Amino acid sequence: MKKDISIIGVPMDLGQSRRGVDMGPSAMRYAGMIERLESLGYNIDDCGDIEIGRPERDHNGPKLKNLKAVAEANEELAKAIDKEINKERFPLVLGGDHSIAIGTLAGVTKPYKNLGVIWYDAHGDLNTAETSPSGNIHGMPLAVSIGIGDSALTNIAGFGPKVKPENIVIIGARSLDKGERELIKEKGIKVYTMHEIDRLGMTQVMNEAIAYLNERTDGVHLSLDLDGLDPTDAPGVGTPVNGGISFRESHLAMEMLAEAGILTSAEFVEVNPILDDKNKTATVAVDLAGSLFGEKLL
Ligand code: 6HN
Ligand code: MN
Ligand code: MN
Ligand code: MN
Repeated sequence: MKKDISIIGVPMDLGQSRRGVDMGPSAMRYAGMIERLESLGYNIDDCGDIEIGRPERDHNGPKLKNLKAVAEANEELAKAIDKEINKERFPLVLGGDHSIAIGTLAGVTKPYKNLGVIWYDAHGDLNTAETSPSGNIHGMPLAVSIGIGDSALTNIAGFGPKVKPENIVIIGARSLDKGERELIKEKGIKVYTMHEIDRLGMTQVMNEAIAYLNERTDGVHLSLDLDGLDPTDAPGVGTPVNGGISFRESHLAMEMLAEAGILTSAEFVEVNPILDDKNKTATVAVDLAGSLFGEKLL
């Protein structure tokens, strides 16, 4: 993994309906993200936060809430990522709700034309305006990235689609809407639901996922939604779902990714300090980042 990391905060909460997730970047910085990575020998550049426009009035109705402000922020994020990648630095994005993955992937796929994506999440985030039960864009970023959705989102950075469906591996799914299930089948997206994690164990799941992505991609992005973890370990999220991945399993998954050395970018999203228990979830994110960047006990 590259020794130079650029941290980009995205204090975005317009992709969903529970305020507070905009404080996620501060919460993770406060929990020691930068110091932790520095202690592992990395050179860290904290680029600060992307500016998020206020949705003065949402003209889009209930289907794609705050579309304009979400699209604008993601355009900015894509540019910021591009800049850091051109400096040969590893982009680490701190969210913010998961709608920011649209901009992250737009930035990252400029150089990586065959990018692999690990989507660590309770959800599929594969909705469209038509299939979404909520109108919240944080439930749509993966669909957008394979080119399905409003063109204000699918065409961010001026091109699309960003990612091939067969280059995606979803890990931890346990809440999928009907349209998402259909899309997964239609597009052949690889999914390890909680059932497979229970059955195979995290070691086999990660070995398979890494081997699968290694043979077909030119880089791998980790999009880690903290709600992929069980709410007992990560309570500070807006859309918790019981029966999730444990802290230990997640820790192992990160260590296996570190060992494999396949990651080219990463993001930690959906940390909501207002819903959290003494910054526990942000602290979990920092612990997982430590493992992801090669921390070892001995
Ligand atoms: N996330 N599937 C639900 C929706 O509203 O589309 C929940 C989405 C959650 C999204 O956690 O990033
Ligand atoms: Mn998500
Ligand atoms: Mn989620
Ligand atoms: Mn360990």
